[in-house]
Amino acid sequence: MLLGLVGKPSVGKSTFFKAATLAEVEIASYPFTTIKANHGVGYVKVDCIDKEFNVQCNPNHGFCIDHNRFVAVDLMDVAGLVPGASEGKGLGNQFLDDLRQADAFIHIVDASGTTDIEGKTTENYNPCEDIEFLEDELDTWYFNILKKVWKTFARKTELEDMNFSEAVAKQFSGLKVVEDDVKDVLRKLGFEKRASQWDDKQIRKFASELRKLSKPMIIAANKCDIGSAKANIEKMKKKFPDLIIIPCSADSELALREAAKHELIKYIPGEKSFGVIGNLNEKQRGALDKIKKKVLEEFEFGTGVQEVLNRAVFDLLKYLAIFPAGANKLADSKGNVLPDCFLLPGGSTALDFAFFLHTDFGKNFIKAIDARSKKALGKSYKLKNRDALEIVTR
Ligand SMILES: Nc1nc2c(ncn2[C@@H]2O[C@H](COP(=O)(O)OP(=O)(O)OP(=O)(O)O)[C@@H](O)[C@H]2O)c(=O)[nH]1
Ligand SMILES: [Mg+2]
Repeated sequence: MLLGLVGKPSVGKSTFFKAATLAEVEIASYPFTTIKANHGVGYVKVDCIDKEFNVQCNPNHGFCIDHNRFVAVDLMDVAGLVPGASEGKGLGNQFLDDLRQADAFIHIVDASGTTDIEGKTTENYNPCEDIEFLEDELDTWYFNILKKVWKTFARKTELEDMNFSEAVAKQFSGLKVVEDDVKDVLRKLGFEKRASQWDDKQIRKFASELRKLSKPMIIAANKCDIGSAKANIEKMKKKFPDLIIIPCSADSELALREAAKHELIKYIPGEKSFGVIGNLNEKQRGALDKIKKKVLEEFEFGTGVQEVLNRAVFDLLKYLAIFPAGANKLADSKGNVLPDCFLLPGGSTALDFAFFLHTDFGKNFIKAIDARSKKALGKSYKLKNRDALEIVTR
């Protein structure tokens, strides 16, 4: 699972990335601070099942605080995109290539309206424009990739009488295009002509629809700590009712996580409060007070960073958190309780889970057992979020 952080320069992509991963990356108020992509690990927050079993888990990966399990997801922070990036403007489109493998995009927008289209400081900029230009830029990127090979590719599928959706998915698998997406798009567009006869307008339409499905996007309305953000967020929500738009203050989240790391406060990412546990100097106290009043108490999801990650994985991509768990024993051979929590695509079955754990488990599958109810489940059982399952094999 890879989430790509995208947006124009200076909106706070690297700040979001650093808050989520605590990796050392460069952050600055001038455009194009980030040149080379940053890769790191962030976490989604899952209500841990250990408390239902009255145990304390010992995660192999990630961590658990007060029964909040944090499960790893890969994050990528790239250079800022400007209008015309797909044609080589700004840092060009070379880094767009970095984003091919992303499963979804988090579009970081400066909701305060204090950065212009090129990432320079300004006032009263309308952030709705960023959503429009970025979508357009991504469409052009997809279009250029498709267009390059389209005529040859389409003619070949026709000559060799190939299954068209399958061939498209295979050709563009590097963009994470899957066959079902292609089928959906073809059905929606209903083009009458054969693919080799499509004009540029049709190829672009096809590219755009495919982009929306293979790179779904959530909006992090960042810099919500600045007064002007609130009205702009309402404006964005009104103009783009189909998008998930989460108010966010990456800067505040970063301050909270660093303070927690230095044991000055106890803060669980995603919560709307923190507790002071260390000796704060006046400056630190002032900064944390401001975050409390201007962000945590003001917005539904606190700083919003955790909410953005969770919504991207569980709402946008519809993944499920699944715990491998023995029906009679919650610990592994080393004595670690509920050591794993895996993210599986929505619609996965008990058999998919078995194959995910190990090919042999899949091949020799007899049944799954629900660790809560101890009921046996067949291979076609559809997994539910936070299921705890044992796989019984031959
Ligand atoms: N007030 C406020 N400022 C923020 C927030 N997040 C980031 N910033 C500031 O915005 C500026 C740009 O932040 P970066 O994280 O470097 O932005 P970027 O999008 O990675 O920029 P490029 O790498 O140049 O594309 C810095 O001065 C940050 O401190 C926030 O939530 N609130
Ligand atoms: Mg950056």
